Amino acid sequence: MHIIRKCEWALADRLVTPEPIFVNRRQLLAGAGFLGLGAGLGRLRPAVAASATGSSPYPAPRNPAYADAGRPVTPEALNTTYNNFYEFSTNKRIFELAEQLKTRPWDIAIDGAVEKPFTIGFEDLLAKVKLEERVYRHRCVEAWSMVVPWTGFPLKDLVALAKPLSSAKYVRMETFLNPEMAPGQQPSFLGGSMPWPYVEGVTMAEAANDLAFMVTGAYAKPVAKSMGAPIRLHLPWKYGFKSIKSIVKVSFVKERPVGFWEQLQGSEYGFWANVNPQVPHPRWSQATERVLGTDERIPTQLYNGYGAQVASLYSRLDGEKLWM
Ligand SMILES: Nc1nc2c(c(=O)[nH]1)N[C@H]1C(S)=C(S)[C@@H](COP(=O)(O)O)O[C@H]1N2
Ligand SMILES: [Mo]
Repeated sequence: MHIIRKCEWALADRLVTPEPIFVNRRQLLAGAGFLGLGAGLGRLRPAVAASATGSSPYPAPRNPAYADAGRPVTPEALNTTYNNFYEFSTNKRIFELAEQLKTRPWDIAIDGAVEKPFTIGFEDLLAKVKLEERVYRHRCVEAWSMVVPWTGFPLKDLVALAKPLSSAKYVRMETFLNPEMAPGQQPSFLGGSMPWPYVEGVTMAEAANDLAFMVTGAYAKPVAKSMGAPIRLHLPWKYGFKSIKSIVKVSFVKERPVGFWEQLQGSEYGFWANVNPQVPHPRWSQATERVLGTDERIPTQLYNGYGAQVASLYSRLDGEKLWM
């Protein structure tokens, strides 16, 4: 694991940032009335609050092992309005469009190599798990990062509920598919060029790692639609695109799943996608990252700083492209 020296964190912002990121950030700052003064933000809040039910499980107790991410939490108003959610649009300002996401009712299908496939409603699933809060760092492959107080439960608890057979080698997850609700999901016969629905996957060993977290909340309330309501994954040691949003299907499979980004651009995005500052993206450096909120540029850490918990997962995978 990388130990970060103080002076490196203070490095001036002179290292490479892909141009689109600069442009997007400038648009955000100019357009949003920085940190929540814009009209759109006012409209977002009631919707988030309204999605809480009668007996709210929020706030959930904070897991002391993940109480501190070593950096300040990203302001909520920024986090819910600067998103990657291509189902709605390829730009970062999808939070108003994402309000069209209908999260009730919400069923999740569990299938593939399991004792008995089943479908469970989101509320019923919530009743079967123990929620906790964890503060995690998130590193997008585009070289920006954030810190989020998630609420959720370990992915391994979902695996236990699913009762997979020993033939299961991977967990494959899928996002909803509904082009009427999500205008970015144009089918190819209408000119769309993306392989919907969004798919991601992990090995059974990765799914069993304590860090792998199913997210149902953030900032001590149900997770915002823009951030992947009602249920998403977060894998803090991998690039952000692995952390699939708004999940409707969890399949236990024998073959390695091909993710949305791998299908779209296999030369740039692969299955493992573990964070590594020394392995550049084909089009930009991954050495540093821009902190959402402050725009400070800091060094990126191997496995996003979570190597102590996950490096052993990869110790015997020499031939694999672990970093993309
Ligand atoms: N279904 C779906 N999941 C997704 C994405 C997406 O476009 N669609 N974007 C990914 C990427 S690239 C990142 S960085 C994170 C962003 O999560 P956030 O918007 O909550 O910050 O979600 C990931 N999960
Ligand atoms: Mo990302």
